[in-house]
Amino acid sequence: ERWTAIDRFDFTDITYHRSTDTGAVRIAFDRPEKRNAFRPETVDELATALDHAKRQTDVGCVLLTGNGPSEKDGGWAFCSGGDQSIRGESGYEYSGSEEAAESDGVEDDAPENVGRLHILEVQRQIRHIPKPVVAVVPGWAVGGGHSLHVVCDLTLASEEHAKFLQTDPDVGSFDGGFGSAYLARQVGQKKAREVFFLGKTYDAAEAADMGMVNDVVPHEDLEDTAIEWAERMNEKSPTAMRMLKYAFNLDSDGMVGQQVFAGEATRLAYMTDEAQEGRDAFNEGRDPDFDDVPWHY
Ligand code: 2NE
Repeated sequence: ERWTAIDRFDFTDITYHRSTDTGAVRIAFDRPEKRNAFRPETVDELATALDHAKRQTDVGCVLLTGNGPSEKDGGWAFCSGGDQSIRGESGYEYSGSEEAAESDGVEDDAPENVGRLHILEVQRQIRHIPKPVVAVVPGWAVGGGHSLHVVCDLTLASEEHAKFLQTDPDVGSFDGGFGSAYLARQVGQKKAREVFFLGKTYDAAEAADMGMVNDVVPHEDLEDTAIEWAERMNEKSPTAMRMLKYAFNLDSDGMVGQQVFAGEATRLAYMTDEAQEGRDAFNEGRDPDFDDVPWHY
């Protein structure tokens, strides 16, 4: 078996696996009868799995995908965005009870079922997790699901079943962040505007030609290829990969991008004798001695 279930969480809307032979995890939407649309519970679970994946120091790659096919009609999906059937007045609502509304782990005094849009927080998690995230697209990537593939570091698509579509303006929604502006950096302004304004459906080959998909493979080879990519990336220097991801992010992340990149520079500096002399001098109540440290140029 290629995957081992990580069963410490009680997930209902996603599945979460660890590769048996390489440092990769597989997070999959598991609502195939709804084309893997997400509801707030799904988003909470994604956030938990991504946070766990971030903390695994022997995991160098996250594969984000969608389970399928649908038992109802055989359709495949990566993710069809927000579940429109539980969309309330101000966002996506937890199904039913106050208890469900607390499933994000936040206990507060006003457990009202307010509409959530916290898939945007998950986008930022994907953006900032210090390892590559690959969107493995077995079928539809639509609306907020399309935006998720855009924000991933790489996209691998099924030749037969992957389809890319932006329906945001059909349902009165708009991802004005990574889903559109970052897409424009990938495919250019005219194409990105076409994706949203005309709402055409693109197959995997067209999406690759546009520059928003890295590779297209036969459906039956999708997971093997994803694992191969993960193996390739896992062989590389973790520090170099992390710095590169944050370097690529920097010019579209503004001050936050600078802060994230600078944090990693600080981590590297902490590992030097120079920084450790500063720490030791403070702890020993003496002046630091940086005399032997060259002013590099
Ligand atoms: C995904 C798509 C294109 C698939 O079409 P097709 O023809 O292959 O399947 P069908 O029959 O439309 O869908 C199969 C079942 O899945 C449900 C459908 O209602 C249907 O259910 P049954 O009739 O079998 O009971 N389904 C599919 N997508 C769903 C969804 N998003 N919510 C609830 N149920 C869904 C086609 O289904 C489609 O266009 N879906 C809607 C895509 C969409 O508009 N998504 C929301 C965009 S806004 C967003 O995601 C968002 C954001 O942009 C920013 C923040 C937060 C969210």
